[in-house]
Amino acid sequence: MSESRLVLLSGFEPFGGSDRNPSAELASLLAGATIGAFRVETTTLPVVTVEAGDVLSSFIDRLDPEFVIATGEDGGASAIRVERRAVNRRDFSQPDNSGTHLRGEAVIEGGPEALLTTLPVDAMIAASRSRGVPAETSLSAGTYLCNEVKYRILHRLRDEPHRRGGFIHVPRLPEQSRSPRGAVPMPIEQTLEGIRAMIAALAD
Ligand code: PCA
Repeated sequence: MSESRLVLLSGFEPFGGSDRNPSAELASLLAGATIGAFRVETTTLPVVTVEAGDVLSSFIDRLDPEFVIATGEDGGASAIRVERRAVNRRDFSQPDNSGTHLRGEAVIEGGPEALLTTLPVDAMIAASRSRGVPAETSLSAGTYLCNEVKYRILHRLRDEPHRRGGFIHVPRLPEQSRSPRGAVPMPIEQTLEGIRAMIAALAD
């Protein structure tokens, strides 16, 4: 039997006063899933500076995945957003879940200003859209925990070219508080379908 290829997908715990986070729900729905040639292992990260990246990195050590996809909630998104880059900057608009509020700091002192995803962004977006699930690319994962974790993964993966990785933002759930700037929330079933299509597209 041929061995399945491994995708490690992370979500984030709720933050900012919400009691849900669609990315954590995705992680629990996809735990142990088989999607085409891929087996999916998942974890949910704390919204805590440094710790989030450390937890994900220890999972990479343990599982040795071929793909690392971190996901998080973007209240301003109306589509699944495959992020193209991460910046070496912590500029939090609100404290993290441990109360730490950082502004104007580097994620990794001396690291490059920005790092680019190694995921096949266009193929992933096309795959989601082909299932009728809105998807788009984005050039900014913000300067909060999602950007931090994305930067940490991409910084690590520079020395591990056999592994590819990146970050996906997903819209809020209709059950959460209203999204800002008129953003349209997305039911978890739809988000799940889009992400499953994106994972299947990694095979090409
Ligand atoms: N979204 C936040 C952090 C955790 C999450 O799900 C962000 O966009 O940075």
